[in-house]
Amino acid sequence: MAPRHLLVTGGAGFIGSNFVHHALARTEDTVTVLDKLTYAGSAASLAGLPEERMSLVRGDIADVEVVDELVGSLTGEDDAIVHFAAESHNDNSLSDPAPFVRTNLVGTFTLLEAARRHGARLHHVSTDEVYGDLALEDPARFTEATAYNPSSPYSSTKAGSDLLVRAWVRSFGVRATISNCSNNFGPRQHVEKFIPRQITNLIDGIRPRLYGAGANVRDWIHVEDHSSAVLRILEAGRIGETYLIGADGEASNREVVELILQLMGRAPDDYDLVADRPGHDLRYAIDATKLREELSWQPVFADFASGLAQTIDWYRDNEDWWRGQKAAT
Ligand code: NAD
Ligand code: TDX
Repeated sequence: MAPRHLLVTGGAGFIGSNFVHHALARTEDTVTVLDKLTYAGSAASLAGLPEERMSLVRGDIADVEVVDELVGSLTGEDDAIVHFAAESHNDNSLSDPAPFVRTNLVGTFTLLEAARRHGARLHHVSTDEVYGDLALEDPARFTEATAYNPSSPYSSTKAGSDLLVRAWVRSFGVRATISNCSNNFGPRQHVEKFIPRQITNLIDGIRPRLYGAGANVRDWIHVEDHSSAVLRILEAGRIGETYLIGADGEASNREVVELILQLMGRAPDDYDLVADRPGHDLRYAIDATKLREELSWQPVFADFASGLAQTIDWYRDNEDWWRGQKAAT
């Protein structure tokens, strides 16, 4: 495939920055990152990338003028918007939903309108949380046919953004694809999220805190595997289609925290149970058969424990990256 120009929204955040590193290492593409640099974004996450292939524009995806100019510059047939920007943390959406509505809904709408005006290709990055939750003992998993049933202000605004994309494909012929991925872990994840919060607490000698009984199940995928799946969908995904991304990584929060404690040389019961998150989704689980079979994708990080050990090492080696956000969180 000839080199493309990618407009990566939210490219200074956790998954977006990992995607930019991943794509620049594996393709000859050039990248413009459009990121508002909210509390969750960090220019430092893009450090060390070749300047001639990557530039960062600080701006808001809900700003019509900024978005129009950047989308208008995507003139190659395979150029694309890769849309990661979002307010992403469930706990924040419970205390103040307003930025979630603005960024996740109005921001996605603004990008879609620009894509429509300029005929640009768009890949929309979304979450498995749009499907609501599954019972703990139920063997069922989410598929592309599962009905939408979001629980939180975060997941409902992501669900709304997915539906906008689907409508713009059908009504206006926008060339878009959607992916819904399970819980990511890996380097450069904000310390508000479960795994980095526990790792950085333990580095600081603070006991991990599990919401409720710690029985809730998440389906973990290494962020590198999410990046490779998005790249594959950009290359070969069918327009108008949704692909679920997951790596068969189901684990309860208690199992995850016990593994982190063990990997960091602490007793496995050295944690506290605290008040549950309101409306806390019980379990997520992804069936990624469509992505695996249609696009021949497979994850590389098959072993959760070794991916977690590498992630712990990254937080130990990169205190400069997270100290400021830890103090502010
Ligand atoms: P993040 O919070 O780490 O990063 C979000 C980025 O978007 C930040 O750099 C932030 O500055 C930027 N941003 C926020 N509002 C913006 C705006 N109005 N304009 C421009 N930039 C803005 O989030 P993340 O965990 O990297 O998630 C990225 C995407 O992946 C989101 O769309 C999220 O819904 C989706 N997703 C995340 C997970 C996960 O486990 N973290 C799983 C599945 C899907
Ligand atoms: O301190 C904590 N203690 C705890 O028990 C935190 C921060 C979380 N939890 C629990 C809540 C969840 O069951 O851990 C699990 C994971 O929590 P988060 O990291 O907040 O993730 P989650 O709510 O599952 O959502 C994440 O995955 C899907 C991302 O934040 C979303 O952006 C993504 O769409």
